[in-house]
Amino acid sequence: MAIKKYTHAAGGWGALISTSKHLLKSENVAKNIRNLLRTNQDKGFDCPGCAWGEDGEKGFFHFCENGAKAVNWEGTRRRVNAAFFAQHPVSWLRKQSDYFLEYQGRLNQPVRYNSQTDHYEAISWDDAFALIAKHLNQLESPNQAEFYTSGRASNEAAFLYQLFARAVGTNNFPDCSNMCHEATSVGLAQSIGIGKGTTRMEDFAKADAIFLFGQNPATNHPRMMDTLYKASRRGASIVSFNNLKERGLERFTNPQNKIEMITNGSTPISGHYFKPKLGGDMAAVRGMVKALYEFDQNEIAQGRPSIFDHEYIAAHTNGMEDYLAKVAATPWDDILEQSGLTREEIDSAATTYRQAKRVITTWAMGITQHKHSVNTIQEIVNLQLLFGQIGREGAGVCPVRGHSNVQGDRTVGINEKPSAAFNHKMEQVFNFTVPKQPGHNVVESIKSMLAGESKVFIALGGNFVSATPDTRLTQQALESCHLTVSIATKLNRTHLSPGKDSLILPCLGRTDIDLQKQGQQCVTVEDSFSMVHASYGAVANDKEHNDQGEMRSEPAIIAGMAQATLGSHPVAWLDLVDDYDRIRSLIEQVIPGFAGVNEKIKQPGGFYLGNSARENNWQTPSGKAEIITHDLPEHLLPAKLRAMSDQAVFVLQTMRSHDQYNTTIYGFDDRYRGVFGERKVLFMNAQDIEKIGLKAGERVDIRSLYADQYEREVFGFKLVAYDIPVGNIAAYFPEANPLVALHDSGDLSHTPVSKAIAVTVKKSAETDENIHVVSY
Ligand SMILES: Nc1nc2c(c(=O)[nH]1)N[C@H]1C(S)=C(S)[C@@H](COP(=O)(O)OP(=O)(O)OC[C@H]3O[C@@H](n4cnc5c(=O)[nH]c(N)nc54)[C@H](O)[C@@H]3O)O[C@H]1N2
Ligand SMILES: Nc1nc2c(c(=O)[nH]1)N[C@H]1C(S)=C(S)[C@@H](COP(=O)(O)OP(=O)(O)OC[C@H]3O[C@@H](n4cnc5c(=O)[nH]c(N)nc54)[C@H](O)[C@@H]3O)O[C@H]1N2
Ligand SMILES: [Mo]
Repeated sequence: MAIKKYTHAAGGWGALISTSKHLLKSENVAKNIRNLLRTNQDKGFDCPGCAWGEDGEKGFFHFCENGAKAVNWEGTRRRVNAAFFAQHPVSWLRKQSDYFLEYQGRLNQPVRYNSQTDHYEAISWDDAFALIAKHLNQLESPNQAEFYTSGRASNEAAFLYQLFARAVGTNNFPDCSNMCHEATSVGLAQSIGIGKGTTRMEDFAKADAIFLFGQNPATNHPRMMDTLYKASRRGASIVSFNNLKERGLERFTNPQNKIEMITNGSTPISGHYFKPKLGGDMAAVRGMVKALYEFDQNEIAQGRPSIFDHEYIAAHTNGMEDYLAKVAATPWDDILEQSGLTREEIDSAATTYRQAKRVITTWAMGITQHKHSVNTIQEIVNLQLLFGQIGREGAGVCPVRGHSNVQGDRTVGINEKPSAAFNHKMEQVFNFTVPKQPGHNVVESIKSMLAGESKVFIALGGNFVSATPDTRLTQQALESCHLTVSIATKLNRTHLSPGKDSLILPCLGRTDIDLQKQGQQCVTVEDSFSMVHASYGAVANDKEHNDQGEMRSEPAIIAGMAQATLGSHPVAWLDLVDDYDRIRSLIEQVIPGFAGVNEKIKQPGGFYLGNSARENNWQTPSGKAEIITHDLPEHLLPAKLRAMSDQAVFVLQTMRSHDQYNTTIYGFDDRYRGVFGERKVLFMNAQDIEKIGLKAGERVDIRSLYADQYEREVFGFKLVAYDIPVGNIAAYFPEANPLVALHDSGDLSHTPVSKAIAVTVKKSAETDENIHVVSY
């Protein structure tokens, strides 16, 4: 392993070199380049990398380094079939790294687990569907089945899937979104009446200031860097709040800019960079509002006009007085202590905010994966509302989504608490009584399986075991099921915790050509800007390069399960799959905004679903936007936890490296953070390393503090000195997931608190051997 400070700008040649290295290493160079050129182009496929939108400009490279990795990873020629499983028992596979498991290639044959031999074995599709039907039909209650969705599923697949589960009779839809932007959906819905962002791509070209909270776009949304880069170049202020110094937020060389590439130039991205404590953003925003309010009072005292947009506040909002009274009553000491920022820093952020006419605020996991995430998001919204920034051109709120269709899956009905309007439409169109009882989210589904109540677990994509908290408990939860089913492209750790009966069903990915009876099919996805567009696979099934084997499309697999379980009720499932226009015609009848979808997706760039808040149409009970008042959290680290150990207690965040896509590990480097060849690392402030009497490069064990009967510990993480606030530390997801307690989830969002885990750290007995092997 090597630690090298990364002194270059992010992006640039590094990104292109890395992209081409990834391409050249692969056996399928020509095919991959052809694929990349079709990414996010009309008639191409939607990049499976992230949910950032397209600006409609025909740039030369319509993909990014990490999109390239995602495409390349899917495009491998290696195959995992029954012959592979015959060689490797599950107990052996469990000892391999996450990298190894997915590297084995694309799944291309349905297999069933045999607990006698500990091997997966071939099964026919018909037998697999019959087995699922038998288990589902045997349940005492449909609520004993869990239907998990990961956000790569298309609108068509997700819509059929929710229809299937609801026709079976349950709303149990644990969903990757529960671990991701749930706090956004909950918080925004209460504040502005819709759980989605209000900005469109063109707003970024007009904003005077862009405030980025808890997000690392150079790694996770690289196409957003192009947008930020252009904004920065035309003089917009870019302000980052990030617990770590992230290189990509400081300087960025745009691979799309030929001059910068040639001159090795780069553009500063964030004019201002603030490093709040983990979970300190609510206090930081409260501080900004307090500074602005004090400024405002002073302006008024001097006979000048108020800086707040009182016309907007009066016409569109409720709650300003209570909120400002709370702000005035929040002591500066509390704000500074909790945010970890200085008064000067907060004043400077407030001044930049005030001087901008049009402000966009964006956020991602650094905001949503805390106990008080809903409150933090509402605090950000409050600031925006005081200045009339929601509905204004070039302004608004922009939660940046993760998975490429996580927003769309929610739109088309993957929701454990469906609205009355949705239920009504479903009943009208499909003529059966849909379940009304709220279903399980991720955390509830794990608890229910652990308690022996839920017995069937079906996953449409994803890697449930590695993505969820308390890895070991989640493994037990799945293993106690009567049946687990994974619809997947690649082998992962979830498949290695089979239920008593278990199936892996291989599916086509975004890049594969999907041929059905009526010819090649496209699917649709929705990006972070509520744009719905079509995605066409580009890679044909040819035995030599892309042997699809027995892979089926996700809609075909869902229809097969549904037909076997329910017969042709409430729809002729198999007919729908012949031509996905038929599925979209059903979506159109149930989901608002989809009228004419089959025509509209023929337009280049797709169509806009609309956003009521952007129109200043507030779909809240009061008919106005709510300025909601909360107390700051009492302590970021509850006294109860601090009292659990006499050693130094740290707050740990779990985050993504540059070489991963969630639980998919492409490699062992994290280039912009200067870490090479290893993932079991712990980022810590040099002062803290000294304080605990250790040195950078030594290995530590990390134990989490949570007041219940379980021990949670991971072993052998290498210390890396890093620019991070004292008391805060960081490690990678999913290696650190065994530390996240299942019961420690966000208020109202139920999202696992994976950005603020109280832990202690001690010197490890582990050595450098087996560093790539995960210890669970
Ligand atoms: N290449 C690649 N792209 C991806 C993904 C991937 O794994 N790889 N994942 C996709 C998915 S599903 C998602 S949700 C997104 C995730 O995108 P991000 O949200 O950018 O992902 P994380 O790595 O979790 O990064 C969190 C960032 O927030 C900072 N942070 C953590 N806690 C705090 C805090 O309390 N306050 C502040 N201000 N900052 C904090 C961290 O230092 C880090 O920079 O990316 C999507 N795109
Ligand atoms: N500690 C910690 N935990 C976290 C997070 C964190 O920041 N910290 N982040 C959370 C977030 S934001 C998210 S979104 C979740 C992600 O949770 P998931 O969405 O469950 O996980 P992924 O790693 O994206 O899933 C990868 C698997 O998806 C399958 N796959 C890939 N493409 C396709 C496809 O086209 N179709 C199908 N059917 N399968 C496919 C492959 O088999 C691959 O192994 O993790 C969450 N967990
Ligand atoms: Mo996510």
